[in-house]
Amino acid sequence: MSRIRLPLINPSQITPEEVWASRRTWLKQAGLGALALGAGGLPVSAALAGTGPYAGRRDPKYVVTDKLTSEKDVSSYNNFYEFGSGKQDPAKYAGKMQTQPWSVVVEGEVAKPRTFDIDDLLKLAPLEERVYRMRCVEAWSMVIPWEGYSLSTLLKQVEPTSKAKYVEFVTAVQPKNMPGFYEHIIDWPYVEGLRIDEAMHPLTFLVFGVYGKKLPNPNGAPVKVSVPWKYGFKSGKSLVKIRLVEQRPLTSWVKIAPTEYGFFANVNPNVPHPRWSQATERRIGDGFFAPRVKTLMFNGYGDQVASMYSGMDLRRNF
Ligand SMILES: Nc1nc2c(c(=O)[nH]1)N[C@H]1C(S)=C(S)[C@@H](COP(=O)(O)O)O[C@H]1N2
Ligand SMILES: [Mo]
Repeated sequence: MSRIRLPLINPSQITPEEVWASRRTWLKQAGLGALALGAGGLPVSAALAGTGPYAGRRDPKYVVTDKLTSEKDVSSYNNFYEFGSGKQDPAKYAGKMQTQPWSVVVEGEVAKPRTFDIDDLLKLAPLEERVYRMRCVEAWSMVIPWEGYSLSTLLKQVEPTSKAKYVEFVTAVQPKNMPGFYEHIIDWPYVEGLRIDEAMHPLTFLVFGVYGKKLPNPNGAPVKVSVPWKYGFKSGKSLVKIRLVEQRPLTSWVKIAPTEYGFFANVNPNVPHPRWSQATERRIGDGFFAPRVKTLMFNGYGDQVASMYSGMDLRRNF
């Protein structure tokens, strides 16, 4: 009889309590799964990238096998313009962002609008770990183990009406804590959006952690969205409001440069940005002289998402 090895966690290190509770639930499920496999079941820890309090169970369907970007690079090479336009600015300055208390308003074309505080959100479903490719429109990329659950889990709670055609994501503004606020690169708040079918797609992930731990501020603590088949700018950080709306929202990058950044922003190696190619990408951490990686259509998620765009001209709807 093989022993199931449990990750070594000191419960006193764990906050909030709900994360621990949801983790216990899935450890039980994982244990049952291993028993069903018989004596040869994989140790539970093999299913995890990290053993921190936010580490969720993996479903191979949502785990790419590319080499992971290091934990250090994930949280020290970032775009988060609220803290400045330099890649190191978020790591330098985002520590000042206040992430507690935190609540997210979910409103608009819904039967049951509601304000969720961060603990409500963490209690909604057990966290899962997904390893996603993240492709910035600037032609660099990372491979990141996020911890969260599908955005659809949250949206179903508020019961979208038939008028809900789009979802708008509004992110935090804390002028005193955000040195980039005064740089006016963006007409704050940073706003992004998805069509309702994209928002309800199981791949669209509400993220609370990375590498088994609480999301670091430079990555958009305490909660962000991750839409892996789209350029990174679609994935809003530090969400404060999610609005279900009838009309397509005017999103920040479309407002800044509509000829360069489209609403859909699906990763597409065949449609260059007007100022550079999108055919290849630089994997952060590979070193500057490493060969570039070929960019995949829909960032490699075409099997799961291409049908949402059938019949659409992806050159026009970039
Ligand atoms: N609020 C907010 N969200 C944001 C951004 C931003 O500047 N502000 N930058 C976007 C861009 S351009 C990218 S590439 C990703 C980067 O996410 P990461 O730093 O977690 O890898 O966040 C996106 N979300
Ligand atoms: Mo980006």
